Amino acid sequence: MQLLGSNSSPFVRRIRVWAYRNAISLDFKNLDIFAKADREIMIHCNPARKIPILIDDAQTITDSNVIIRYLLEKNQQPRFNWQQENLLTVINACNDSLVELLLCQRSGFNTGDDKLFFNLQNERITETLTYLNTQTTESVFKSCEYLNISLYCLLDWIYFRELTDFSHLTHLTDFYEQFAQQPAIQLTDPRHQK
Ligand SMILES: N[C@@H](CCC(=O)N[C@@H](CS)C(=O)NCC(=O)O)C(=O)O
Repeated sequence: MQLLGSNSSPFVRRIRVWAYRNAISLDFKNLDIFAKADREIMIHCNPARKIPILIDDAQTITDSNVIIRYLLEKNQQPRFNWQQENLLTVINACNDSLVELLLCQRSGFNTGDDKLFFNLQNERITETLTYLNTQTTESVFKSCEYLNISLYCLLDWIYFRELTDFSHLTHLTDFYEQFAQQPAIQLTDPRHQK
């Protein structure tokens, strides 16, 4: 199986970490999705023009949520329960808003301006992180490996890109420190990739 993505994407990293921890071999191709040649590869595989993309023989699967479902099923692992799906939705919402704001910043906007779009994203980021802070100690969260991985990848990406300060959310900072030591985390750290 081949995984198309980038070293820095938190959505791609989730899949890489999960695969590593479950001894599933993925041939990872790092793309620069804003450079012409690599962008062509991404567009060819995904009309939605986003990564990650999984290619398994003739089957192409796009979107991290669908990719993990595909991999769980292929490896005879149970699906997430509905509470876990909801938690994943919250992690995704936070991650998506941060991606949108980063793209706005790179487009020259001041995302701290009092504008509806920025206010909605900033509010969502604050509130989802606050909510997740209350959930990391709950068994429904702790018992789901992929949720742990996805939250860690989000938090580490926030640090890496210096996106927001969550140091007051001590369950999140404790969780981050505990999870950081794992080999799969070190191997996929965007700071250490070529
Ligand atoms: N819902 C998607 C989100 C993936 C996503 O936003 N990927 C980013 C990279 S972190 C991307 O490809 N962005 C390209 C763009 O927004 O143009 C998933 O879970 O895979």
